[in-house]
Order: sequence, then C-alpha cells, then structure tokens
Amino acid sequence: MQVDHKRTTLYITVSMESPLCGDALRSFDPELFNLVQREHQRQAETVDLIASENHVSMAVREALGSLLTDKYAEGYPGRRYYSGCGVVDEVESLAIARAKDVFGAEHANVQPHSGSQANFAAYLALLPTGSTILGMDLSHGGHLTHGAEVSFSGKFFRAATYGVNRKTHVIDYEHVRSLALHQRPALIIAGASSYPRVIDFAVFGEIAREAGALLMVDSAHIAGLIAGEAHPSPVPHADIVTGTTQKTLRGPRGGFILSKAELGARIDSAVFPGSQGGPLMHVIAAKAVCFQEALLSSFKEYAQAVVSNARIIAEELLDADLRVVSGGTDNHLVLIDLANLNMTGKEAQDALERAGIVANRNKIPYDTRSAMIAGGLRLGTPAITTRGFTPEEVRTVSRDIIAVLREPSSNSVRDRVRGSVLEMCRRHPIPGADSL
Ligand code: DSN
Repeated sequence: MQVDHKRTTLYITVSMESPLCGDALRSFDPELFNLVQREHQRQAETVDLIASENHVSMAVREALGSLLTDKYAEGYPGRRYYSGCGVVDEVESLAIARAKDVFGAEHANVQPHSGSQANFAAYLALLPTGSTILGMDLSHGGHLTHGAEVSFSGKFFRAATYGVNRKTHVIDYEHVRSLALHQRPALIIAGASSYPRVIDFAVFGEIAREAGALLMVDSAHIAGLIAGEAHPSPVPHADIVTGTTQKTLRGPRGGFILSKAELGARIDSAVFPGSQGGPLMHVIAAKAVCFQEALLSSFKEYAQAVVSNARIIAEELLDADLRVVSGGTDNHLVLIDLANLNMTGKEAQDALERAGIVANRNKIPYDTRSAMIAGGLRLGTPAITTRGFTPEEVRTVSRDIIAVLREPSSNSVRDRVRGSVLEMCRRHPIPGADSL
C-alpha cells in the first residue's frame, strides 16, 4: 500500500496482491501463529472422516481473511443502518444471487451465522412460541435444533419426534404421516445430521399439506450433494430450506435460508433484527465464493464422488461383517453399529485418532448409551474427497479402520495404519497446505 502525503487530497493505492501474507500473525503473535500452524499440520497429516467437515479452497480462505470483516452492515443491501455499505451491498447481493442460482430458490438469506441460527430464524419467522413442531429424533439422526429438550427448539416449542424403522433404519414415512395427523404440528422438519439414506422430500411435502403444516427442510449436511445433484432437491417441496455452507458445500462456517418469494420479508426480518446483529461480511463474501464454486460442473463430479466414496466404505465394512446402519448409504456418511465388536463409539473414536483417522462417535437408532459414549461411529467422505483420495485409497482407509476396530489396543496395528495414513495424506495435501 502506498500513501502519498504530499497531495492535499489523500489517495491510497491498494495493492492487489494476495491479502494473506501470514507474516503479520507470525511476528505479532507467535504463540497463536504456532497454534494455527499446529492445526494445519494436524489436518495435513490425518484423514478427516467427520461427516460435517471439509477443506475449503484458498479462494474461500482469502475471502474469509479479507478486510470485509471490518465493516458493519446491519440491514440488507440498499437498506443499511450505516453509511459506507456500497461495496458490501454488492458482495451480499452477489452471494444472494448465487445461492438462488445454485438451489433454484426464489429467495435467499445468506446472513445466518450458523445452521442453528438459521433454524432459529426460520422458527421465529414461521411460528408463535408454544407451537407444535415435528422433527426427527436426535438419537435417530436428527439435530439438536429439531426439538431436542436441551435446545431452544425444545424449550420454546412443543416438540414431537419421528424416527426410523427398527429393522430397516429407514424413515418410516407412514409413521411420520400418522404422527402428523395426530399431533397436528404447525411445522414439520425434515433433515438430519446422521441419516445415511435419501430423504424423500416429496413425501414430506405431501404429509405436511395433508396435516395442514408448513414444511421446513434442514439441508445442512447434504447442501453440497443437492447443489451437485447427488441428492434430490427439497426446494420444490418445502416452504423453507435452511442449510450450512461448511459441510458438503465446502464453504465457510455459516448458514443460509431459502424460501418462496412470499416468505422472504418474514425470513429477512427474523434474521435481522429478529435474532442477529451485524452480518459477518467476510463470511458472506466467502459464501459467495463457495456458491460460485458449487456452480461449476466439477462440483457435480465432486458431489458424485463423495457419495461413491461413502458407498465404498460401506461395502468394505459389510464385506468384513461389520454392522452398517440401514445396510449401506446413499449420501456422504456411513454409520457403524459397534455392538458386535463389543466396543463403544468413544473407544472406537479414540483408537482411530491414535492411528491418524479422525471420526466421531454417534448414537445409532434405538441406542441405549449416552451421546458421550454412544454405540456407533459416524464416517463421512466430504473432506477426503476434496483431498482427491482415489477409490483404491478409500478402500485402504476402510480396511485400516476395520483393522483398528478389530484390535483397538494393538500398537503394531496403530503404527502400521498411522504409516499408511501418512503416506496417503502426503499424496493429497489439503488446499494451501504448502503455503505455511
Ligand atoms: N455438529 C454437526 C454435525 O457434526 O453433524 C451438526 O450441527
């Protein structure tokens, strides 16, 4: 940046070089810089199978690290409380236009700070407190914000829940229908955080209409699959669709809400001023980048590969006689029932982490253990697919997982798998891995 002090009118030439040099943090706060570097190293050297995580592109990271973070912009494009919002108006309008384009939606709000904030705003827009909501049981694969007692959704609303069939582990749509007709919810919520099968949004739409309820789809986990046409879209069937950008959509940490045009004003005012203050303009810019990436034809290939990689994992586990919830997967995740391995989800998670494989314990349908212990393990493929793991490498990872789960206390298995993981990780650096 150059400042010419001789001129009466000050002008500044802003350098168009990358805004991410890394030296400022390194020299001002070496302690924090070191932590960032250690996390970078951890990500680079481990296989991330957490179904809700991904690795963003450098373009997304540059937008996130930009000086757009400095700007207050309460309100919406063209209707802000502060001056100086001309540029950020364009940034947000771009993000909105791209979100509508990606999902074929009439209205998009890109300000929710997270998926939970998006769901909060959606309820605020649609329902008086005390209304009945019908969502998927948390332990069957739903989400805290779909009516769990410990969440605002269970505190402010009367929550009824549906689940999966005990034998097939697939959503029992007839049960959902009979619950809806019996409970008469104001809102039905479809969507999940650990459900490995396609969700039939058309059937949910029919049930909602029959029961006189609105339908909200929480697409957080599968937003990228929907964008990449690897999962049917909820947009034609739902009144409102919430989602997050950081999971399969491979963008920054944040939320969004899509709807029909006629609900747009209610949603916008439920987000701001209803439940949030100033929007995070740097995050909105990064959302705009991720929506642009999702519009590329290569993103369709990515989404298809996420699903085919998850299918490979399920196949390998089944071939090794492990129990896979619902007998397979249609999306980005696989849920293992650990009962016949005589171990808990917590034990499995810890043993895998020692070997360089990062996954999370998860309740399985009809689990009697607490969420902190859990009887299952959730594995997801968005991050390894981004890194470019080949189908053969995904098979190797699956076999490594099986080896560790069979002998969780064996140091030789741990060391062999750690070596195999490191080799694959070296072949597939995370985006920007060599920039630190
Ligand atoms: N924490 C997310 C997940 O892992 O599924 C849901 O909010």
